[in-house]
Amino acid sequence: MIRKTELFNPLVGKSMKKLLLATTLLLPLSAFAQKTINMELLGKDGNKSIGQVKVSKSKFGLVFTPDLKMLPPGVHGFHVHTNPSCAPKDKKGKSVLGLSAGGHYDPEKTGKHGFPWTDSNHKGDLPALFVQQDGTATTPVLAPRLTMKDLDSRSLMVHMHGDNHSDMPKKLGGGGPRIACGVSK
Ligand SMILES: [Cu+2]
Ligand SMILES: [Zn+2]
Repeated sequence: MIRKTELFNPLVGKSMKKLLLATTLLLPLSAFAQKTINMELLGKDGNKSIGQVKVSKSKFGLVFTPDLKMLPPGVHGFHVHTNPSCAPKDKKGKSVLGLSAGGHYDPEKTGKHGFPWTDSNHKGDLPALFVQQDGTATTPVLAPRLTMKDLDSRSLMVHMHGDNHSDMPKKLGGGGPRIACGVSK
């Protein structure tokens, strides 16, 4: 405890200033304990806001809690992609939705798609996103290998199809087209 009189003591004043400065510096750090990613449905005629995914820290890894709507019901591939962009990009002369996001986040350059809890595959591989019959998604998923730092300047992607967490029989879990995306700042 700091006694009131100490605040007016010029000798203690300096350390108080240091303490205040340290507290101020720590504040922005605690802001990173949670982050909100605004998600958009990707469309040829422009993107449409469909809600957010909140990311929070837990003792077991990062928790992604969706609050989304207007998605097709069922199970969808869900990943952290490398680039902080959800824009379309040309591939073989055709515009592909969400392609600017790049591939699955893979800092260790494994080149392999797999489970969220195994090594030697993309670090951005998340458990699939579950969308209810009414098009909403609220079921959280856990990513045990990811830290908040991994989400600096990335994107979060939802695919048309599910995810079998393997490159067989289809590449990248078979998620196919990119249908929704959000930039993680
Ligand atoms: Cu993906
Ligand atoms: Zn992957």
